[in-house]
Amino acid sequence: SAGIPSLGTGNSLFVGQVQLNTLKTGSSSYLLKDASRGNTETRDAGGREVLQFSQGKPFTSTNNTWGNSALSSRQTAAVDAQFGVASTLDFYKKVLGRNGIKNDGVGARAMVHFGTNVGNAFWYSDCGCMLYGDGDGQTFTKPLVVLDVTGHELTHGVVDATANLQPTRVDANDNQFGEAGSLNESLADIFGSAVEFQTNNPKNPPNYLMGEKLGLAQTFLRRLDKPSLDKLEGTVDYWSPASYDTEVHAGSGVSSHAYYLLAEGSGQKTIGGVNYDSPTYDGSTVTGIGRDKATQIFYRALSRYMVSTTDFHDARTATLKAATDLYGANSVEYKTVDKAWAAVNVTV
Ligand code: ASN
Ligand code: ZN
Repeated sequence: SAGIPSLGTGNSLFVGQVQLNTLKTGSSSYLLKDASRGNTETRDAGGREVLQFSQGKPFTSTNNTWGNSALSSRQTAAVDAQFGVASTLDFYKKVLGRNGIKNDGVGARAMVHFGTNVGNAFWYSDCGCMLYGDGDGQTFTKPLVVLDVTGHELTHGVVDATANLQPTRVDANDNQFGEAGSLNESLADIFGSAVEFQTNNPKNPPNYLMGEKLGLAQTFLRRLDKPSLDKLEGTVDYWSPASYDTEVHAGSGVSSHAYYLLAEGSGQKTIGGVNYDSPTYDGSTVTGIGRDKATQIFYRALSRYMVSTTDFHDARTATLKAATDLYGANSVEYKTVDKAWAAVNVTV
């Protein structure tokens, strides 16, 4: 829809005051839509489980100021969502050279206030939308509009558009199982964390924890350095024969842990005030090659070498190919990829 690109001010729940690209649609009317990012737009699902973007209500403003940093304004969560989607698209473009979820320059859409008592967020590919619940009032007491969750969910869109990793089994409750599905969840956490590091918002300091701003009793939802510290979903540290049929969030720990070891190495480390102590299955010491290189390797593996059935063993091969392309087969980067997988019990 038409409008003049404008710069608005958002008062978010989680990231303080942020600038938002908006559209001026009348003498005193603005729309929460970002033409500079492929018409990225956030709408209000109105507490209903609407699954079409056309069923969402656009957010408008008379003064181009959005939200009030509290839940008394329905716009507040929309500010976080719009900021998070913009930050994720910027990460993919600047760091990985990917222009949008489908690499077609089209923006992403989000709907906040999805359903009632929904303690989850989803990428819904039929809609091309992020759907954010406001929390279930039990485990999740806040809207799930945080940056790493946004990066996670939009990465599911990127995975759909690339390797399209699929679960090997879905049960009657829609729980998904298997290594390719676990790899999908893991990549969503890996790039979700990388979005946080790239964005580096002072109110949302980056780390290898997922969902740490949601006020969970466990303090984080999942984490990459030592995934088994998660007791909510029972995320695992290492490959085992059970990996072939783990629930995908639990199974995600295998490759998330490999990525962390590749980036940061094993053992104790404090990064940005968070203490990590990453173990290895084989007792080896891994020296990390840095987050930037690890991220490039995993993205190249995802976008060039993984397919819908890629399991952890294949993921090891895919990341080794990517490391060969980027750094050479005799490089320390290649050797560290090999060590990192061995350290989570994924060997030749
Ligand atoms: N938050 C969950 C996830 O992205 C919801 C889902 O899509 N099953 O894994
Ligand atoms: Zn996921």
